[in-house]
Amino acid sequence: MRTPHDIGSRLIERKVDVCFAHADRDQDSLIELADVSILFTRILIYLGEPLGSPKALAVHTAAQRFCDHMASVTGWAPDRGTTPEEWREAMAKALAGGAADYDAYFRPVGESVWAAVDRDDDGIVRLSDFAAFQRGMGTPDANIRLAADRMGLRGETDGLPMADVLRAHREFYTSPDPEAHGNWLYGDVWADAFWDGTRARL
Ligand SMILES: [Ca+2]
Ligand SMILES: [Ca+2]
Repeated sequence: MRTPHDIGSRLIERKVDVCFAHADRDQDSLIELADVSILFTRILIYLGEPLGSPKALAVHTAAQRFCDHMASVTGWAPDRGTTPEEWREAMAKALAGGAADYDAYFRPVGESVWAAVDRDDDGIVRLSDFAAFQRGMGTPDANIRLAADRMGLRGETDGLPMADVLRAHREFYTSPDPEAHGNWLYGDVWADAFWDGTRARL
């Protein structure tokens, strides 16, 4: 039986479904805006970043601004259970301003998170930090390896410049282009078995 979530879904919807699954840690196919903030706390813990550090504070501040924006465009309370379909609509609304809305509400999330991933502040993301971030997101090992490979991180001496990872972040969340490099940021969004019952597989 075909579902709205099968291979026929538009690429951008598939990627929003992955975004939903990142926050749906308990895999009950519902998320709350509160779960989005919890996701960022989990990433910081997996990275080993102290939760009271300036980097962590920057992540929490950006995440809260994004969640506040989502709440303002949807009217949702923080504890409202949200389905994947509702999340697609909400993300479309929240990023409806295109580049301007991404820049205002979601780019700061990406910049602050990836600054935290760059543990030694050399402007380069290395494989071990990339993998720790992905484990915090809930990405399975096979997709961590695939994403790392696509981002050019095949060994610990390889480096991913911050500008490149931020470009990939923008492309993942905003680009409808099937050739966009950033589509691979969390691994395979093309798999036939992409949909796992009521939510996207990670
Ligand atoms: Ca859930
Ligand atoms: Ca680094």
